[in-house]
Amino acid sequence: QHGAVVPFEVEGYGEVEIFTTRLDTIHGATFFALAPDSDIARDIAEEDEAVAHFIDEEADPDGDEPNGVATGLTATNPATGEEIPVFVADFVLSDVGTGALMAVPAHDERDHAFATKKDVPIEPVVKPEDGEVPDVQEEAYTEDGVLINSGEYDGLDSAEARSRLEEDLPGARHDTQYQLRDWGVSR
Ligand code: WMP
Repeated sequence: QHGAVVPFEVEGYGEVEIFTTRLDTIHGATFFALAPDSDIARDIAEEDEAVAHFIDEEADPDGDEPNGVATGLTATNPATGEEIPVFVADFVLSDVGTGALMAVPAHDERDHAFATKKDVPIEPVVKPEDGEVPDVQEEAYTEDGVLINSGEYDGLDSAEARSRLEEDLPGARHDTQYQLRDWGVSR
């Protein structure tokens, strides 16, 4: 599948790349999540008992509902400049993409379930071409559409926004088949 890789600045760890197939939704990325068995999660666990406990005792990638723990760290959303909370979460897999993701609760079902549970904001940034803004507090809207609440990208359709954002966002690149890279903990 086609996708994009975009670096997010993570407090204490420098640039951490995420893989996404919905770069058009980046303005709605309200949290950042790391796989429990990622290098960074393990590094945080060395100093954070709650994170260590989650990784060792609670993380269940096969569970039917997403679980996670707040790290107290923030990441900078490169599209909005906002600081968003960083979680270690068991719906993030270390052998998919980069082992880290930008979570967009308004438009991804797993992210929506997790955000609802952890009380993280759910912000719509895509609406149906010929319809109203969907009520994403109840349910994620996962179709392509027209951008809203996305600054200069408002009004673009999802496909156009994806290619524009790939060009505009610093360090972003198209990535047809993302090969897992063992990224170290870059302090
Ligand atoms: C996905 C495809 C089409 C329409 C809607 C979707 C939503 O599920 C969606 C997915 C993402 C909406 C918004 C986003 C923001 O980034 B996502 O791209 O979450 C990333 C997703 C990739 C590829 O999903 P796909 O194979 O279903 O197209 O999966 C999420 N992801 C990235 N790294 C991951 C990961 N999920 C688990 N573990 C990882 N390491």
